[in-house]
Amino acid sequence: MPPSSLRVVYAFAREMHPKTSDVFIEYGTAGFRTKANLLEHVVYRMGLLAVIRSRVKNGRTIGMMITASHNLEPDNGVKLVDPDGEMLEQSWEEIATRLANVSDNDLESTTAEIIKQVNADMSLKASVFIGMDTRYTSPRLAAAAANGVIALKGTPKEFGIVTTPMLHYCVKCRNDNTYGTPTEEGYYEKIVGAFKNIRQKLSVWGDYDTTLYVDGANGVGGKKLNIIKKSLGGELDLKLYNLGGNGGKLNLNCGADFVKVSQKAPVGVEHAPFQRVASLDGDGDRLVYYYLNDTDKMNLLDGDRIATLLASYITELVTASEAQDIRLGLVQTAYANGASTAYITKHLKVPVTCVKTGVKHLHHAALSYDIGVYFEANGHGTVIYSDKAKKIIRKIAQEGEPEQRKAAQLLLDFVDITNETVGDAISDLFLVETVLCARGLSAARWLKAYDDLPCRQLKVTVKDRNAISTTDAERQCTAPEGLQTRINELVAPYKHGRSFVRPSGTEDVVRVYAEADTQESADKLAAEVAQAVFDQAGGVGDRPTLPV
Ligand code: G16
Repeated sequence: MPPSSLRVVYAFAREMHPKTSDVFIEYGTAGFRTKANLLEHVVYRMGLLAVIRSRVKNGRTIGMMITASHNLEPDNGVKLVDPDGEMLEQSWEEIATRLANVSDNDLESTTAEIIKQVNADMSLKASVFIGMDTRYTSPRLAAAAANGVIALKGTPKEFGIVTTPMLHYCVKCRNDNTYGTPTEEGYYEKIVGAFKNIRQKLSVWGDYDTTLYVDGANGVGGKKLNIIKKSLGGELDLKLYNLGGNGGKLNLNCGADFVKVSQKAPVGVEHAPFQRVASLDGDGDRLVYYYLNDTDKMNLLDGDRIATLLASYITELVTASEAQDIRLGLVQTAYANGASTAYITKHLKVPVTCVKTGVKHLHHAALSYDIGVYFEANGHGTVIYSDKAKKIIRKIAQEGEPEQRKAAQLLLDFVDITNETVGDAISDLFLVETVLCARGLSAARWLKAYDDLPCRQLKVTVKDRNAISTTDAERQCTAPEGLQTRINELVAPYKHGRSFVRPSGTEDVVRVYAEADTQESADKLAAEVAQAVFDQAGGVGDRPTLPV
């Protein structure tokens, strides 16, 4: 593409998607995320970048997802998906940030510089898949994304409203047709098909109940489960709540993030004692479970619980299949409950790696295992299987002794239920239901595996959250000076006390996490650390208060 054809990049920007804000925006934990009205030019420019990325990848398809996932309705966001369905390569995040922030006048020259820097062959074809969540601002942003793709003569394909993981899945399938068919229907066929397959091999027994209540967070995940529900027959009876009607607002007092952080049941769900409920987030990439007991006490089964459940079942199948030389490992973040890490290492005897927040970091670390189970405590995660592991399992499924074959075949179905590209609430839900069914477990019995340490998360608003720097997988704070020393002093008196702080990459806040031996202590420690952040990192608004 000759440089003169980059004029159209400027023309589209000036006429249709001008930069209207000077607020600096950064590619964060999961792409760009802010108030929707500040994003149109950013999304248009990411359309340009997706085309350049596709050409650098020899014309392989790149994904663009318009979503702000767990954030409330006024926010929106955009993230790029690499050809294997994984998050954008981290070295490109700085390029994305640069392109998003230049003035309209500098857009043409910056685009040319980036093309040169990454050595993109602009004569190649380029393909970009675009998906969006249910926010009312998403269609306009998806149109800006498509214009960005068109401006650099790429081919956009719009998927309309899909979950984030569906878009990741379709990108992967488009670039690797052995993985599946790159359509929403193809996704259902593979993932739901494998679930139905495995359920026919397992008898429903013990305390397992085929009824599952679901909190759809008033987002896209619940809507898609409503489609899937009809094809499930008697295998699983889904009772769906918070599907977006009746005035329910996206992620507001409902959904996985609300349930995990507030440790409260969502609004909009009819509860029955001990009935397990699956709670999704707004774009269907996170999942937590919970149940209320007969005194309405909340019992949370979060990402740590899902990880341990899946890892122990996979270990059981690998052992039963007598597969040799398959190394399984688990990846967590600093938010993982201390009790879960102890259970995984001491009881399951599975190695654990701790990395920074953000599925991109977890996914990367999980690749170092033959089977990598990665989950954030907030319910974002999946399982990835190396080609080597899949090959070994397939061979046993064909050639092993009857008992080995049976275990290996179950494992192959389990692999097919898994969306290996990224954390996926729908795929994870079917994985969890498979294990609960195979083991005859109720939610209450699932919870008995270990006792969580009580914990609390808080948010503190500061002038500039990037004044906080961290190291050691975000467990230690290196700036502002003195804050870590203060946190250490605050933690010291608490039995099983642990606390850390980090700037959020999706919201304009500093996150505070604390755990201790009692809920009262965890709440108090979190509040004390929040006060220290407020005082030492330039807090704004109301000073956090201690619990009374
Ligand atoms: C995104 C990321 C997650 C991360 C979460 C919160 O989730 O994909 O990996 O845990 O943001 O990140 P932070 O604490 O930096 O705000 P989602 O579901 O919002 O896309």
